[in-house]
Amino acid sequence: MERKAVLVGVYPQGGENEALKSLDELERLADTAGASCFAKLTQLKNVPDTATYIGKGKLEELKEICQNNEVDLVIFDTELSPAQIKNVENEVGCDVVDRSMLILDIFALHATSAEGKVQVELAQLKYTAPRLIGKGKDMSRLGGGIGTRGPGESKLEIDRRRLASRISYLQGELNELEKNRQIMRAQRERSNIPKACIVGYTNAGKSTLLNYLTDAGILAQDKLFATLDPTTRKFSLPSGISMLITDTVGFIRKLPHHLVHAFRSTLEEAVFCDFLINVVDASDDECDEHMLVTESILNSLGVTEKPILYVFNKSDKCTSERLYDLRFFNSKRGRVVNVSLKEGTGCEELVLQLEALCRFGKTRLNFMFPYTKQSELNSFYQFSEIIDTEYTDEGTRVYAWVDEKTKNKFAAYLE
Ligand SMILES: Nc1nc2c(ncn2[C@@H]2O[C@H](COP(=O)(O)OP(=O)(O)OP(=O)(O)O)[C@@H](O)[C@H]2O)c(=O)[nH]1
Ligand SMILES: [Mg+2]
Repeated sequence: MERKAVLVGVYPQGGENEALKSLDELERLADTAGASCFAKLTQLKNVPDTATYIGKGKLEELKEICQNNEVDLVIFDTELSPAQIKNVENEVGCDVVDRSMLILDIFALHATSAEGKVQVELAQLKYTAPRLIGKGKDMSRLGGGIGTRGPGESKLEIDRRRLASRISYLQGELNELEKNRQIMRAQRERSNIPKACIVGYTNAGKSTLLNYLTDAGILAQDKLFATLDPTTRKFSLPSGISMLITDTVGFIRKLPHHLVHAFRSTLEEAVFCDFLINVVDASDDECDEHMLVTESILNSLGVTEKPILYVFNKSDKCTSERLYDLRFFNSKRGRVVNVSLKEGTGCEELVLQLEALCRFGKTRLNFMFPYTKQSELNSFYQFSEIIDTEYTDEGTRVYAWVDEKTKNKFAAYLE
């Protein structure tokens, strides 16, 4: 059942524009969660009210709108304290949720892997549960309303007495799952195959990119946070070398800090890769802001020095002037390519850029392996990209792209 919602935003002097953009985004989040936006309410207020966030007059206006129009949900575009939620709810007479609860709700709907579900439930128990308990309602009677949905089909169980034990149980589960992930990552690392991670704002086209390159079959849709669980696929470049590419959860402005923390193990794919592919929706007026948000979340994960390829996507919806400007003004950030994954334009250049990044920090060198060192040669094959092989009287001569580590490891065979 779709719910009818009023969205509320408060902004300081000079912040109206930003607040309206953020509210538009909140509307899309609400839509993804299954609530239609009946009205948007904003208030200029430098310091939010400690008890009700908005001022008395605004609260009165909100109450009237809700009661006269059968609105059953109010969504604040900020983080509210449990007391604020309770106070506004008592005044207005319908459910109140904040931006973070809404995002967690969408995460709960979209989590599919065991790890994703545990991460979401943990974040909900730590963030949402205290806000629901604060309302003093009998939670077991709440239906699957927005804010109370748990991962999968279940609902968020909020029993104050069981909260702490459930949190510690889930934490234990998560630690186990993280161990598995670490083992899988260690296996990938040993293979020495170049690894890239796709990052970027939600709905930019990250999953579409991995599907385009590898037929990964990931659900790509015009919804926010369509992807939660990371997917890694092998991609063979035209030169014959292979690379691994991982698609991850998208970023959004005002992404709650504890959510970044909750998703740390998923996002660590970005920490351990060799380079990043930052997909940007070039057709979105806010794409500069989106890039800043993405960069700041990467910074908070400690990812600062990695080579980045900026993929300005959805060029089919942009003028050529805009595409030129984006390319020109962002070239100092990293490598840049304009594409339309929908129409396939620019994708050849994209692949060439990926190839160049896979060879970043590598050099072409000749090695000579005597025939008595066959096992060394076999191991060398795993660590390098072979360009040419020649069988001579002294042994096998290989011409290959190698990184510094491999060069040093096989220095004895360098010609
Ligand atoms: N017009 C146009 N639409 C595109 C293009 N590439 C992707 N899309 C659409 O953009 C929407 C979002 O694509 P996704 O690949 O799901 O985006 P995402 O970055 O993975 O999003 P999340 O997983 O939700 O963070 C989908 O409806 C795609 O069909 C493009 O080049 N042009
Ligand atoms: Mg996706």
